[in-house]
Amino acid sequence: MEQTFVMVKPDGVSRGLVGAVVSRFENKGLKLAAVKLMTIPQELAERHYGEHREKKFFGELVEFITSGPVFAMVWEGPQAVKNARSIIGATNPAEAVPGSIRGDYALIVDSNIVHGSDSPESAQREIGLFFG
Ligand code: DAT
Ligand code: MG
Repeated sequence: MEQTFVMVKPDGVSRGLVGAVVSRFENKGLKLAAVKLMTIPQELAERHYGEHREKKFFGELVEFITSGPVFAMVWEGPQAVKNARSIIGATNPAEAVPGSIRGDYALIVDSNIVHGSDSPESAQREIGLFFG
């Protein structure tokens, strides 16, 4: 069974959206396999977002993701990675369709509520980083 890594980012936790996010994955039929409330250390943030190291927004991204507690989760089920990305919606909330988490709860790309792995390989890497 495939697993994926999902986390409610600091904006989602501070806005009280953990329950709403969890409900959407449960309603879809995915199974919760692990969960952890934590504040991400700088070094873990830089490794998690390592693929974006050269982007101009990298500094702000790391600052944002370490700014408060996140709610980290592992979800499992058939095509868990693709199904989770579909529930989450497009990276830019302005392009995310209504019904998706980002489409319903977010306005701008800097604070888009939730993270989801983009491939099974990324999922294994990220699960290892957060739950290994
Ligand atoms: P996703 O989170 O949908 O996988 P990504 O991996 O391309 O998107 O980017 C990671 C996060 O970085 C994204 O959720 C929000 C932030 N981000 C992406 N593009 C950005 C941009 N152009 N300006 C500011 N932040 C951005
Ligand atoms: Mg990504």
